[in-house]
Amino acid sequence: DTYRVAVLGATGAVGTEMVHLLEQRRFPLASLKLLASERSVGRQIAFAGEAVPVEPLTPGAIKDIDIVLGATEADLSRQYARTIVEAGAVFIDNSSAFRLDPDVPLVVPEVNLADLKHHAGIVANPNCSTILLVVALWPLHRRHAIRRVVVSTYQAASGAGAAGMSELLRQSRQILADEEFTCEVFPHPIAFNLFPHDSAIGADHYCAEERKLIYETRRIFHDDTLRIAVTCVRVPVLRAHSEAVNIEFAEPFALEEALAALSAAPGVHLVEDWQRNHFPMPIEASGKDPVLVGRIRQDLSCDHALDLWLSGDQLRKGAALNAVQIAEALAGGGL
Ligand code: 2RA
Repeated sequence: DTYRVAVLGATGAVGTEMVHLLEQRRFPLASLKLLASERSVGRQIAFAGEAVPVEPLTPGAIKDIDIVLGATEADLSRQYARTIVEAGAVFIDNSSAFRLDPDVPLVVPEVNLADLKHHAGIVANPNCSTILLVVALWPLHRRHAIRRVVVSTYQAASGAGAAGMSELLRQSRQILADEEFTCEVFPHPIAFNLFPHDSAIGADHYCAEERKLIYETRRIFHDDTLRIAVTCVRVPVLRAHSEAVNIEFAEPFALEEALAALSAAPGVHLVEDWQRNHFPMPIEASGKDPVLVGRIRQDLSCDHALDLWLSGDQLRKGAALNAVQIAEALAGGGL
């Protein structure tokens, strides 16, 4: 079978990656429709040797489609979700709009693919830092229940889209050229600097990005008792997030068993070269599918806890690849 696919937000950083992956992974396409805001209309995107025009995103454009991959902000996803479902398409949404909606499965194929069968027309793609974390945690949690996780994220500029990436590059050049620089996308300088994630801070003093990681991970693991402490940080890296993770289990977890579990885990690539002090780095994770995991070690301060470090491409597995993998699973199961 082949499928009529539309990409909403096809010209953004995530949308562009989705189109690239549909081609690279030879998704069984009957047709491809690229939809974006008025300002992108007229552009063409190369796909399989063709130049596919970008069309305006309007309610009328959502017809004769089987799968919609959403790469827009939450308000636009909420605005178009009903139109998409009523047009008979399945909406795989990368925005935060429906991630905590109990009627919408929140899916990372390597972890909770079975949840996909409960969809009623909408499937939510988790937040990037959540996806990268759960791909690494799940193979461990399956062996010895996780009780508590402490995470510090090192989030790339791509989390703020193509504009975030170009701000990092522009500011870097300006600083190196000893020029005045401006902050247009981020509230603080991102070049040669880092800052606690700039999403809205709640009454609990956690920011939205941190709450996403807590509540999405609990949903994906079906475990509301999972205790998570997290600090999200924006760092001067282009497109791959990293995370320092401390994991406390219900019982001791032998290092050899953890290494064996992770080296066999889907979506994980171990980078664990102690001799050469070579461990996951964003520059090596960028453009690749797997989450790089390394520096796995016993926590010396607690007798049933491990530490690890990971890096993963925020635009790829952190967003577009996960969504395309969901589409592949739906296509494989006949939607
Ligand atoms: C960020 N995950 O990195 C958020 C939104 N993409 O800022």
